[in-house]
Amino acid sequence: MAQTPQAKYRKDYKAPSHLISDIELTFDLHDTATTVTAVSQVKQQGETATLTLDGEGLELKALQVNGTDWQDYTLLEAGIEIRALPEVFELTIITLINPEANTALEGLYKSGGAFCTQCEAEGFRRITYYLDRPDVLAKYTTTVIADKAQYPFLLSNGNKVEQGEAEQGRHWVKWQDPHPKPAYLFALVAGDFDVLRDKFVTQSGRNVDLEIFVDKGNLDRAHHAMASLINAMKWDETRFDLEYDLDIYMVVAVDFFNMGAMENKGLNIFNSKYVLANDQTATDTDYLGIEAVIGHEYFHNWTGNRVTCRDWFQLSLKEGLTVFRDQEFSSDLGSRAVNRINNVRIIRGPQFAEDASPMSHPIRPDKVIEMNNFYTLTVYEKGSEVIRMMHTLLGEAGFQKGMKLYFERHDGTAATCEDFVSAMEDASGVSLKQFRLWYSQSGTPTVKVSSEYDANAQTYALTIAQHTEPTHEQKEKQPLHIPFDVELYSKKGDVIPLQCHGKPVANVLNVTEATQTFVFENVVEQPIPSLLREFSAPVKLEYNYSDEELTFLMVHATNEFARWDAGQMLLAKYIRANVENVQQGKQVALSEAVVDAFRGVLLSDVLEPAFVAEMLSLPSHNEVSGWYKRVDVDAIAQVLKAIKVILATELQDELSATYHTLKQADYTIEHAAIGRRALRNTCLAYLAYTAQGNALVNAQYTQANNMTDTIAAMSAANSAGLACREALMADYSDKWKHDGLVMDKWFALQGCNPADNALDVIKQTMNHEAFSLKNPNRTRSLIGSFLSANPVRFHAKSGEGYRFAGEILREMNSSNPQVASRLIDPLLKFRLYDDERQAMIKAELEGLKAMDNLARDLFEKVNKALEN
Ligand code: B3K
Ligand code: ZN
Repeated sequence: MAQTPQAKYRKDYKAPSHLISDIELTFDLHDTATTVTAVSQVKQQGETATLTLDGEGLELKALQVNGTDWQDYTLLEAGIEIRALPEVFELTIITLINPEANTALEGLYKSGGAFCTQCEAEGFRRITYYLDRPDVLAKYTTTVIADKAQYPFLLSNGNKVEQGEAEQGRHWVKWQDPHPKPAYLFALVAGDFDVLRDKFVTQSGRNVDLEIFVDKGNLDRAHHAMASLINAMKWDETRFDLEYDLDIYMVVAVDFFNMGAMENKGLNIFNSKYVLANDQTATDTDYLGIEAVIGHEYFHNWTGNRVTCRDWFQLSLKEGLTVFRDQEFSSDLGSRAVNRINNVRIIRGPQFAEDASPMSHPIRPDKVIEMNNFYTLTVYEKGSEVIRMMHTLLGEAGFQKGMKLYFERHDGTAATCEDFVSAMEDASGVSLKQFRLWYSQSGTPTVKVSSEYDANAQTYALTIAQHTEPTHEQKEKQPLHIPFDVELYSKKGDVIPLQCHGKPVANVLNVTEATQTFVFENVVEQPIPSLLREFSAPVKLEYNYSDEELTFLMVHATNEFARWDAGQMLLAKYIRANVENVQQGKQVALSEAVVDAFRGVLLSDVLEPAFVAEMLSLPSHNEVSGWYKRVDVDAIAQVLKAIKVILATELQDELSATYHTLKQADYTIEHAAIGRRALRNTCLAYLAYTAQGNALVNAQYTQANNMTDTIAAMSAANSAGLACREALMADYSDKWKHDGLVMDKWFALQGCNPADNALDVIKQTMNHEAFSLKNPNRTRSLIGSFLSANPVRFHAKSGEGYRFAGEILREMNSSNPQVASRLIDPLLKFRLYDDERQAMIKAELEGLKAMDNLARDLFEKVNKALEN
């Protein structure tokens, strides 16, 4: 490493020394030598006549001030310092860059045959020297010049204003974006595409051209993305009264992309995974993912682009809020309960694990070395939970009033999380003073509840105690303001109205102290409490429920989420107890009552199939691991498998009957149809563990007329290690080997194959014609799933999984540090495992630490993990 990477602190924020009102960019595109000319109108803000611009990997060709060559500058390690400047001036900078050599996929790079950009968080500085920070907002005019035959489409932000022919078969297009924006929202694309076109008329009557650009031949896979975009535009008008503000909205799908998608103003660039789908290539999960991500990026146009972030520490201002909006979008269009369940699974699984890891941070971090490391589940998903809690406290009407005020105050500017909370508070009159702590305190609070019924006084007391354990980077914790949603039931299942001090009270209790008791009056019998309904706060709940209470809630809770959660708590009790059993050499066992409770769910004729599928799904190995300070990988895997086998055996008839009844002749992506497939395939996943499993799975694979059923069959064969697995895998690969995106599902199955020889097969699979470590999707599918979703094989006692991870990480460190930095997460948690495993993982981390070209991304994580 050239220099030890330095951390930045939130408390050190300073306003920029200069502002840039306009920038005119000209790109002369060539694969290995692209010339970028940037002409900026700059104005000094503070005292200094020195301007320090960010820049990385650039070759400076010219520097002029007001049209004259300027000598008074110094090139820095990561930028340029220009001195003795006038107060107002035009700055011209010409740089040379090499897009083809850019394997980090940040800045300007080639994806397949096309040029594209990724500038968030700090990629623009790899294009030109600039004030690459989100609080410098400029109007962009961009001219793109390239070979006409190879790159017929030349795109950038805003509206196309001019175009023309150039010498040697080249052509150019000029774009103008009327909305001032930070550099991270800049985008450019040049390539040859098929285009799906549609139109949208906004509520105020603006005509918007919608264009989705996909690789040639993929037009039939773009329709769902277009439908989702139109739904998102309508939904944002209806629910948030927000309308689109340009005449054109473009989405480009590219194959090489570090994350899901990017909300560049008017020109979203998407990982093709979140655009391309038809019934033969995509699963229902893919379809829902496309809807969510298309929505998410569109919603950023207001929450992110119109109001952006003052500095990167405020990232959750746009991300938490936009995730909340996309979750609401999916819930309004589909099943609210199923969406909530899936979001809660992410919080309780990987987000809680992040809180407990060396990378723990508040949703608004205080210290950052590499910003790309903070696009995390905490900032995004917990950030969304924090917004959701405000929504719960203010109600929909109060929340929408807050949104209106937020836009009134901050439209067209760069704002802070504090600005958002103030707007919510001022608009609603609800105090969020203590609530603000959710922004600065990291970690997962544990909420312990105990109850006491007084038959004589007819009172029922709930004592709620909250405690947050110290996290890696923050030792002191304070009590938070926790909205805690409860309901009480009589033995018959009737709702007992909540009343305190003689007055009715709402379901959402305001827990603000370390310990607090709520006494409910007029409770004529010992009630059964439903606690933390809707997961009203991102906390771990502890309450000593009996099996009977939980099976009661599975049936009687008025809210679907609460019923599901009761089922999960019941399973959790048995998983914990059985892990102990296994550790003591005893058998895994389930009580008959538990089996019957799940039988009841399966036989219910009132529950939606999609919901039943969720009820029947066990927590993941990762989620269960999060319950322990010391994780017994093998015992957990053994218990989860044994419980599946028990349920499959005991419920075989009901599973079989449901499986056969739910068969559908045609494939549609209506939510009800998705739900029926989900339940049918959940049944199949269980039946795979019975004697009929192999035949059933094989038959489903052969007869499937859509990708959802195909993958469900393969996945069942994979998890249960069925005899047909190899044949199905071979058949699929023959059919799809030319299509990397479709092969990703196959790579992921190889990655999480529980078989003993999985790692050898993975190593061979790296030679598959569709595989390449250069492509982040392929890498995540095969390698990422091995590291994060194949606990038994990854943590093999021999240490081979760890050594393999080390090799890959060392390679990816130089080619694509961002992807490497995502892959490494499971290794950071080495302290959770036994001494031998710890030592082996630690050795890999030490090896990385010793590398002399260790990227900032890995530097930050490796060092944190190895700190004591
Ligand atoms: N804002 C982008 C993420 C950028 C990640 C940079 N490493 C996508 C999104 O959240 O919508
Ligand atoms: Zn986002």
